[in-house]
Amino acid sequence: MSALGSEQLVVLEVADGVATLRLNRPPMNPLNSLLQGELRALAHEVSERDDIRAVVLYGGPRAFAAGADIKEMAAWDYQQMVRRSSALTDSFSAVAAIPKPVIAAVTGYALGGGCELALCADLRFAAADAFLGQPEIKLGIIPGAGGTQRLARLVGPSRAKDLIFTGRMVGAEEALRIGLVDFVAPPAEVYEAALSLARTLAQGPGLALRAAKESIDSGLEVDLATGLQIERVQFAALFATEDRTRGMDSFITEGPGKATFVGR
Ligand code: CO8
Repeated sequence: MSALGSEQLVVLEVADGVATLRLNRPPMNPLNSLLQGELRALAHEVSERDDIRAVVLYGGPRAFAAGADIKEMAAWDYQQMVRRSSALTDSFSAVAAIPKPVIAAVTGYALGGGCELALCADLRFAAADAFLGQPEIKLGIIPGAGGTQRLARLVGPSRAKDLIFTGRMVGAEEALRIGLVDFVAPPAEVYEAALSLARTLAQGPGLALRAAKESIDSGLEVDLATGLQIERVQFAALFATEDRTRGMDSFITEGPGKATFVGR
């Protein structure tokens, strides 16, 4: 199951301004420590590179990720987990902090840490036959990479408790109904659908997209008045960008939706 030799456990592919971060531990992509370290490093790289303007998280055609590597974790005691737990969650936090649109293309299973990784994306596209869930309770533990926090914020506390207490998996249609995923596609098309939206977003005004993401994500953590302040500052700052000038000039001379943006 582990990748051979120097083969990377997370592969970065870049085309048309879109980076794909593809998990590469088939068939189930269990998220071991090595993979999490690579994911953290690549999340920083895609955050910093100017040629990357949108990101797709992908696990290949068979499975997104069936969670943390249970076989690795089973050997750890309390002290080891205390020492390792911040490194475990840091890689997911690095993904959530990518200041560009991030779409998860979920095939097969997104369970436990796999579901938590998908929750770090801005949008989730799921294959019609995908299953998502937080089955940690069946191992005698709870989600440990953001599941109790990001899932509850996304679908609400009752639905999060249902999924976390029972550990049951939800199919793509139920996931869509409860807001856990945003779009369902035939299995063979889900990656291309995510890529297609990512390519469109990669043509957008990068600084405005970044400001929108930061305003929404930071605003959700604070009271409304503070959130509105965050938005106000981000909004005003965009008047220093070339893309704002291009957007408004283009509207006046050519009509709506015709501007080309340069990311400055
Ligand atoms: N860890 C290690 N190995 C795994 C995992 C996993 N999470 N999931 C599957 N595998 C392995 C299987 O052991 C099997 O290996 P082998 O071929 O060597 O026997 C191989 O992948 C294929 O799996 P199955 O034969 O079981 O395939 P099925 O199609 O029958 O079932 C399932 C697929 C439903 C995905 C099933 O494998 C399963 O239930 N997996 C475990 C799901 C789970 O409990 N996930 C939660 C893990 S705990 C967690 O994620 C906590 C996160 C805490 C933070 C950590 C940060 C990342």
